[in-house]
Amino acid sequence: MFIDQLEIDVYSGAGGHGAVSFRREKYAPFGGPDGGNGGNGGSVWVKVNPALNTLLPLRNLRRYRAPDGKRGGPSNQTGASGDDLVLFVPRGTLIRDRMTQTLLADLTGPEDAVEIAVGGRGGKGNAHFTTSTHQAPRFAQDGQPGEERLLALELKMMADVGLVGFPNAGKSTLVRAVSAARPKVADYPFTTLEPSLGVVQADSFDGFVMADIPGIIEGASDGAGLGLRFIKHIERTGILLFLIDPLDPTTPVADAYRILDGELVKFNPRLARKKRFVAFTKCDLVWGEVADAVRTLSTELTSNGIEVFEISAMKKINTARLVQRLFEGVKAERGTWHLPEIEEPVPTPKMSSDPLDELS
Ligand SMILES: Nc1nc2c(ncn2[C@@H]2O[C@H](COP(=O)(O)OP(=O)(O)OP(=O)(O)O)[C@@H](O)[C@H]2O)c(=O)[nH]1
Ligand SMILES: [Mg+2]
Repeated sequence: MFIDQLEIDVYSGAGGHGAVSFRREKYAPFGGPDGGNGGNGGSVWVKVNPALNTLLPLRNLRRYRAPDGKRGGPSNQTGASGDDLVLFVPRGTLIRDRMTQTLLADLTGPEDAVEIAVGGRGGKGNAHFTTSTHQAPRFAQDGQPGEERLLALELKMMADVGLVGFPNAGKSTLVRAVSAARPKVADYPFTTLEPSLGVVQADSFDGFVMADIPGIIEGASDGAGLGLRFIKHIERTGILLFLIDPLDPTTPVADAYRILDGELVKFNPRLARKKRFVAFTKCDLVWGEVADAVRTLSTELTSNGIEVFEISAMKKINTARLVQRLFEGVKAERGTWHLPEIEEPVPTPKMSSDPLDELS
């Protein structure tokens, strides 16, 4: 199942308290202070796992808690620290504070990670506070409490190429033809109900990621069909590939591009700036008047600087050339696309300094 929105609460562990203790040995009845420090509480990290493309694994629990640090012991024993808790998310996960809606992190890179709740520091034991004028301190420091964060996670997938098309246009068939991904293909609209990614091998060393998203229909920006719930997943793709089925009985080919583009731009005007390619699909079936209509629209698009292809994903006609041109487009865009067009992430606040530290 595909999950792209999730609310979770995370808690870092509290620091263990410092110990108050004095050395008691057979021949040293008035031994000095030897209370050890408490261990640090575990932090909660959110980290990208590039193999994921859904937030589903985090849905099992609502609350995630890192363990507390243990208290310090006698003989200068430091308490054990709580282990950090790491939550894995897909690339393109945005993390917001649910209360303030502040953006805390935008994990776009394949190895991005953020310490979202910092573990409380362990308190110092009394041994730490011994000075020449204060040789037997009878106090120790408490561990700092852990942090609580109420989070809203949102996934906006990070693909290089986003497919845009009406239902049944042949989007999933293309993904199957050029990648190892196996989205379902069927001869009815809305076969694809959730986005998926396919990795396209463009040469022996490199490739790009293509996002198959559910079909868009006219009025989607007003909620028709599946609405625009999934369009956000192409907001962060490098380039767009419009797929137009010239034989689509619901939309004349002459209007297809204009309608699709209109819905995207109504959703987010910035999408108008994305580089786009257009592929007419199912060319193994197209001839006669329809082929003429394709040619007319092609000429118009080409004169607007949009590169046009006629493909058959089923018969693999022109798909290799399409992949090569998309790859070149992706490479040209890569320098810029991953810069998120959103607010700056706010760094996680640092822990306040502890007044007792001044004593040391
Ligand atoms: N003849 C022919 N049929 C094709 C071609 N590409 C796709 N089809 C057929 O068109 C139908 C729809 O294909 P899909 O790939 O499921 O279309 P889609 O755009 O993913 O559809 P939704 O997921 O419903 O939006 C299927 O019956 C495919 O077999 C092609 O190149 N030639
Ligand atoms: Mg599909």
